[in-house]
Formats: sequence, C-alpha cells, structure tokens
Amino acid sequence: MAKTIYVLNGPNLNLLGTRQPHIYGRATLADVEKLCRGAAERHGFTLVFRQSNHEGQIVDWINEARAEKAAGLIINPAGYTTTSVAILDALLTMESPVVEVHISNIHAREEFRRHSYVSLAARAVICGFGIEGYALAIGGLANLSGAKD
Ligand code: DHK
Repeated sequence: MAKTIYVLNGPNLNLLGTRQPHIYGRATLADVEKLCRGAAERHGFTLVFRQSNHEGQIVDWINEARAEKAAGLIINPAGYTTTSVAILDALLTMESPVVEVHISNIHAREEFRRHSYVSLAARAVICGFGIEGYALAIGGLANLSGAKD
C-alpha cells in the first residue's frame, strides 16, 4: 500500500497567485497542489493536500496525520509560523518527519518572520525556492523514507 504524506497550508495561502505576487509569485494554490500531486506520484506517495485559515483546523489535521500514521508531513504554516505553540505542540507528537516550507526567503524579509516555532519540530526547513520548495520537500521525504539509518 502506498505511503501517505500530508501537505498542510496555513492562512492566506488560499490567495496565492494574487497575493503580493512580487513575493509569492503568480502560481495559485491549485498550481501548488498539482505540483505536489506530480511529485508525490513520482515518489509513490499518496497525497493529502489541504489549506486552512484556522489554527485549530490545522492542529486537527496534524493529529489526523499522526493517527493515520502518515509517512511524513510538509507544512507551510504561513502566519502561524511565528506565533503558534499549538501547531508546534501538535507537530512534536509526530513520529514521522516534518518538513517546514516557505515560498519566500523568510530570512531576507522582516525580522519577525525569522523566528519559527515550527522549526523546533522540523527535520528540515526549505525557504526561498518559490513553490518548487514543496516538490523539493516531497523529494526529501522520499529520500528519508527510503534511507536506512
Ligand atoms: C507565507 C506567509 O503567509 C508568511 O506569513 C510567512 C510564508 C512566509 C511563505 O513564504 O510561504 O512569513
């Protein structure tokens, strides 16, 4: 049976394509999902792809990924990156690897974007590659899940 990975997207990522395109690009969330579906298929994963503007909903989906024994979880926590202890705590319960993705390079922007609670639970962090970062994260999870250590 194919391993399942979750890709979770936080607030305002529903607006991709029209939201500050000079920072986030012109690709829509539907384009991101398509990219992720292609990458997941290439690596033999089943994909669950979701977006919410609500912190508790994201926590519930992380709990679901844990209960479903997902092979990995990729999260772009967006604005919750720098504020959410609840999302961090949920991610800390995951036994499978968590990858944090940001479309923009958060280190080249406002100072407040640099502090990530989520990074404390992340096996890896990808930022600044645009939406391609999601595909890189899926490839990274595939390497980890095939890796012997
Ligand atoms: C997306 C957001 O919505 C911001 O709150 C983060 C992140 C950066 C991104 O680059 O994908 O600071």
